[in-house]
Amino acid sequence: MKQLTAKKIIHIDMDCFYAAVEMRDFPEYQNIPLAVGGDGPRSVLSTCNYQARKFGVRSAMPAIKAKQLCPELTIVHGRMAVYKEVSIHIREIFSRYTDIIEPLSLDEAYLDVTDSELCQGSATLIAKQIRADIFNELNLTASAGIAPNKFIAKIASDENKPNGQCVVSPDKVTFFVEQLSLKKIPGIGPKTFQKLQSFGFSTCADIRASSIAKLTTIVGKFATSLYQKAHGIDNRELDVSRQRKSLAIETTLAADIYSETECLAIIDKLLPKLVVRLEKIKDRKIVKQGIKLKFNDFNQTTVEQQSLAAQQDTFNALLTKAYERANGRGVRLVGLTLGFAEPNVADEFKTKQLTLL
Ligand code: TTP
Ligand code: MG
Repeated sequence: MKQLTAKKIIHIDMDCFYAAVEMRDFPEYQNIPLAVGGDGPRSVLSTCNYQARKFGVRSAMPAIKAKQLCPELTIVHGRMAVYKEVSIHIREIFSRYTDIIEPLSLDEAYLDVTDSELCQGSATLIAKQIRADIFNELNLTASAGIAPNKFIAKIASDENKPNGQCVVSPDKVTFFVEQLSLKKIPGIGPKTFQKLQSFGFSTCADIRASSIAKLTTIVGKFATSLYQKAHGIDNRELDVSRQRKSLAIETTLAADIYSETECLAIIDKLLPKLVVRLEKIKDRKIVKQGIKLKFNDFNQTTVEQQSLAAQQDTFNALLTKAYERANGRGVRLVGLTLGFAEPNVADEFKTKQLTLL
């Protein structure tokens, strides 16, 4: 009989994501307070680096206020295309460790690694390894929370930011939630927090000492969920339906290569791996195939074409086109990509309605 064991959920979140990418790509930004956003009179910041946070600068803050708090703050415009590319790469890294992934935004995702046998089945080691992969391949840092459910994992990933991780094992859940400020619970904004405080509730321990009936009079329908969260309970599965508009597999070569033939040999190696990953993805219709090459000057190129299957001939033909752009440069990375049809939102909606019924 299969023993009932706690789930192992990892929440991964990149550190000061947009700002970190800018600091990586422009060394002159590395040791100064930096924010990403518009600098016009009415613009708000997307995010800022940790140096700027020391001055009280925060995401979603008007640029004017940020400048008042930190006059030497440098504000740069975002480069969404680059952030999206990094996002695809981190998702590819996640997919090496599990197929149960729920991306929440470009820079964060939940991973269910309960059944993963990698790293001796240790979620702590998997999280470490993922963060190391991100650092080695992208020169960016991420933080992680490891816990038996999504709620605790998400809060835990914030505990040791930046570049840290926090494990809340099942036996530590009670201790972890008891001291938790209600401010940190997703869904509790400043207004609700104030209201709860006015009734004497500041931490989860306060909620645990109360009852759903009493809480209902304060927060209405949210009471049951709040009571459960305060007990560290969250039975939500990962929502993998928003997953995957594409599948990519790529390899950074130990040494640069300088011929089309060598690149074709890499396709031979990568394609079987791509097929294995593809077999695990259900309900996704292929609409595109692509090849990505990164050259030794770190510029990269992609060539794509419409396609209904992962065909070697097509990858080879795309590679020939992509390699024409090498112009004598060495190739340091070869990647294969597949694009999937957008899931039919109307169908997904119907499924949800049926589930509700
Ligand atoms: P977050 O993960 O919330 O923030 P962060 O990665 O910048 O910093 P932290 O180290 O605390 O995780 O958001 C990820 C990116 O989303 C962020 O870099 C920029 C963007 N973003 C906005 O554009 N507006 C916002 O209000 C927030 C919160 C984020
Ligand atoms: Mg982040």
